[in-house]
Parts: sequence; structure tokens; C-alpha cells
Amino acid sequence: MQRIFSGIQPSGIPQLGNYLGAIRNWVNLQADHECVFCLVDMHAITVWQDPAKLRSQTLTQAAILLASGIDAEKHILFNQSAVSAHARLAWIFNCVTRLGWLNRMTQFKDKAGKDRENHSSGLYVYPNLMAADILAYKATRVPVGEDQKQHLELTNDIAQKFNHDYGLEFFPTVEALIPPAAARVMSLRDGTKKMSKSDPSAQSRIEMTDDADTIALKIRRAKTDTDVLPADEAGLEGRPEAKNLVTIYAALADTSIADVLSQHEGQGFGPFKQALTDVVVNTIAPIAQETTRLMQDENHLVKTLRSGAARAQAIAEPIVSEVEKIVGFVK
Ligand code: AQP
Repeated sequence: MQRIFSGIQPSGIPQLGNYLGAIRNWVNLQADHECVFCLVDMHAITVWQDPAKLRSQTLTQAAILLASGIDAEKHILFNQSAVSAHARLAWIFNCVTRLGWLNRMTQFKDKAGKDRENHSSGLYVYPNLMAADILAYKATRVPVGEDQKQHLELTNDIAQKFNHDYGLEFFPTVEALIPPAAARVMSLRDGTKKMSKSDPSAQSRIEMTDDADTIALKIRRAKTDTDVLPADEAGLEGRPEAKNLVTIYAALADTSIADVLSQHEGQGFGPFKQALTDVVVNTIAPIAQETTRLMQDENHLVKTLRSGAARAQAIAEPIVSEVEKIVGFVK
């Protein structure tokens, strides 16, 4: 059985893009993989996090994952900082990765913008920690949204250079599992920007804990154009906001974009947004409800993460110890 590693940052409340690009896929992959799911709190602090919020968001996120169908008994769910192997391997990878490789990472460019000099060095070496997360478990498959594809390519470059430098076939090749539909959900306020849990505008995203009224309001206010829905996908070209809403509808209703358009062709955005609201609420309401229930027992959530960390540690510790020996550290 292949081992999967995947992570999500507790940098906010998970949004619909995290769900469609990652979480929903994770739930399905549990059937035929050994899964290690991680709340990557060390990644989250690459940008400022209020400590009390980071703690509460980590627990909320654990609850959302469990409510979405992650099985923390059969598989592993834990928070990254609880397993020191991640930080130790990341340091070694900081010494393997070339600066030129990091300079090409578009996520750093997007997140740092023009104000590069004022961002943390953690944000810059973020992809090295991500490579360590995956390779500390010798995971071979990583379900991610399209935005993480470049980081996965870098993970393979790091693994190959390490293997080459030390003359070993130590790390495996990693395969990105990118969902066929809605691999990149866009902001509700700007169809050219990805939906993000830390976007300053809460109106730009649907959060996994939003209630039906909030969802309806956000979708009603979502940016659109004045045209009607076209007959086919070609008619969505140059209309990023319209394309985004249709893509979300198709992904949640488990159907194709062509199908959605054939049902709604000629409709204005008023009625379409109403139909979309129903589809979104149908998916999110039961998850939000179960999340609220799970959040009432914080101790249970902490215990679940601790048990996951112990099992994660049992896999990662021998692998990372071996890497340290290979590098020449006295053990
Ligand atoms: N808009 C999106 N569409 C599809 N997939 C997405 N993912 C994130 N946004 C979208 C996928 O969700 C997983 C977890 O992401 P993350 O928390 O590790 O970091 P991120 O990609 O930076 O997500 P956010 O929401 O944009 O977080 P912030 O605002 O904190 O940076 C990944 O598999 C990602 O592909």
C-alpha cells in the first residue's frame, strides 16, 4: 500500500478551495492508502500568527478534518511541531537546496510581493520544510491543489540531489495527486486570485464553518459580469469570475462544467447564484454542524493529535535518524 503525506496550514479556517483541492481528496484516498495528515503549524508561522489564534485554529482544523471524514484511528492526524523529525530534516534540506531553485518558487513571489526584504526567511525556505514533511515518511504520493505542484517538483529535485550527493537511492520519487476538478478555486472577489484562508477579505472565501445565511450572502455578493451563462465552456473564456462559480458548482455537484452549463444556459447570475448556494450549503452544513459538536470536547481533539504524533514519530524517527547518520552526524 502506498503512503500518502499531505498537510494543511492552521493559518485560518479552511476554505472551500482547501476542501475541493485537498480535504475531499484526502477522505477518498483513505480507502486504499496509508495516510499521514498533518496540520503544518510550523509552516503557518512563516507569516505572523497570533499565538492564541494559532492554537485555536489548529484545534478547529482538526475538528473540520474529522468532521469531513478523516479517520484518525485508521490513519494518522497530528500537528507538525509535535514531531521534531520535520525540523531536523528541513535543516539538512536547507543545506541541499540551491538558492537558485528557491528563487524560482512562485508562491514565495506571490506571498512576499514587492516587499521581499521584510518577509521571514522561513517563508523563503518553506518548500524545504515541505520536502522534509513528505520525505521524513518516504511518502510516495501527495494530494495537493494545483498551487503546490511546483513545490512538489522541488521536493523531487531535493530528493534526487541528496541521493546523488551521498551516492544512495535513499529517497523515493514523489507523485503529486492533483484533483481533476476544481484544483484551483478562485477568490469570490477576484477571479484571477486563488481563494485563500488568509485573504484579508472574508467575503473572498467560503469558510468550512460558515452557516447557510453567511454562505448565501457571500455568494450573492460574489463578483460576476453582466452577461448570462453561456452554452459551452468556450463561452467562459475571459470571464474568470463566471468560470470560477461554474467550476465550484460542477465540483460540488460531482458533474462536468458542460453539464452545469447545459442546465443553466441563458440564465442570469441571480438564479444561478441561488442554485449554487444550495449546492454549497448541502456540502458544508453537515461538516460545520459536526465541527461544532467536536469543538465542545477540546481534550479529545488534543488527545487525537497526540496519539497521531506518537504514530507519526514512530515512522519518521528511524528514517530521519538514518539520514543524520548518512550525513555524518555522530548519533
Ligand atoms: N484556492 C484553492 N484551490 C484549490 N486548492 C487549494 N488549496 C489551497 N487553496 C486552494 C490546497 O489546500 C491544501 C492546503 O493548503 P495550505 O493550507 O497548506 O496552504 P495554501 O495553499 O497556502 O492555502 P491557503 O488557503 O491559501 O492558505 P494561506 O492563506 O494560509 O496561504 C493544499 O493542498 C493546497 O494546494
